[in-house]
Amino acid sequence: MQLKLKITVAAAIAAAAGVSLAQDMIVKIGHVAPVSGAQATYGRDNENGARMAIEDLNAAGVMIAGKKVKLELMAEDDAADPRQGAAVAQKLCDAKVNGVVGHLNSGTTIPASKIYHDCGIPMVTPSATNPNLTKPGYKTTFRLLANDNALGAGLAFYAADALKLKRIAVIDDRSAYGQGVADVFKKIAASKGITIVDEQFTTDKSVDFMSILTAIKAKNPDGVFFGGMDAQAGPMLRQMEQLGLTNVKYFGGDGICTNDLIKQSAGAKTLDNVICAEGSASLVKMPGGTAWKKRYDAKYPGQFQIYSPYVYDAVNVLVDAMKRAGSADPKVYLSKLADTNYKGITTNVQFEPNGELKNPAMTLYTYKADKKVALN
Ligand code: ABU
Repeated sequence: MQLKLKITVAAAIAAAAGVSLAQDMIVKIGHVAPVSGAQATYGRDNENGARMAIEDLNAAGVMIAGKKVKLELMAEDDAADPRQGAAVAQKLCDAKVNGVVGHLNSGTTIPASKIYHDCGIPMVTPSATNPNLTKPGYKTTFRLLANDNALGAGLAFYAADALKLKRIAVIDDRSAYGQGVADVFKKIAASKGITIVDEQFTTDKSVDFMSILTAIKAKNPDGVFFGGMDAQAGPMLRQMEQLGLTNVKYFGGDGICTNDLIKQSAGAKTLDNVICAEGSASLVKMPGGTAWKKRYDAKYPGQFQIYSPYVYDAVNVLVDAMKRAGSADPKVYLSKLADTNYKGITTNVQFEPNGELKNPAMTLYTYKADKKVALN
């Protein structure tokens, strides 16, 4: 009798507040990144960004079409492996998530984008930068940062115009990202009069680069470009120091532009030779970057790498589109997502018709005294 009375009182309070407990709507956001394997530091940082966004949104209270929404995260690990990425994408389709943030790598995101397209679920990548992602023209595919056409070109211009380099060797890890960004760099560098003195290849699992670096040393380069991630760039910088390649500039895209590169290069002086590019403004120049980073660091001390602010914005961009559409049904809110005009912490997010970010910024970085420092 007493229990029945309590339930009745709770229902009356909820009704008075205009909220029906029974009408709460669950909205599921899928998130995919490698949280196992050599790229887990990036993946954990990304997943933290998604959790933080969902916690903030749930705390603030989200209403869609007059219903109180409870956001739930479905976080998946693709281990940076294209086949696992495809399996996870299918799992999220089968689970009928309302939207996906991810994947992290170009090599997983490109095949997954077709799966999401075929099941009609919008995806926003916060980190995959290969330009081929948006080429098929899927209306479900969106990217929140500049792609490798901008990053590769920006680095080549800097090498030619600012540093006046003439002889650059190129290494890539044969991944969709590494190969793609290296190809752009080579093409633009050559058009700026730089000679590509050598091309070498590795994998995203390798840690011994002595033989390819020895071959490169014989070509007397004044720069090395590496298309790949920090788990390879770190040991490569150490081995360059061991081989005496200490006056050689070392270029790479956003994949090497992490805080973990400092740890991975383990005190090698060659870290100071790094110039890397990120497809956005630096954190201090982002509209909400500094305050957001302070909150992130308090929640996840020592875990910040690079992409978590874009993940945070990506979740918010999806929810903003659902709110404007008055529906979390992808068929209904997809057109609103394409029309996004959202003041995020990374930028004011608007999309081109092909899903690329409108007017993305780019920042070049180097490392000084074991700190990542913006050059512009
Ligand atoms: N953007 C570099 C790391 C992720 C990727 O594109 O594979």
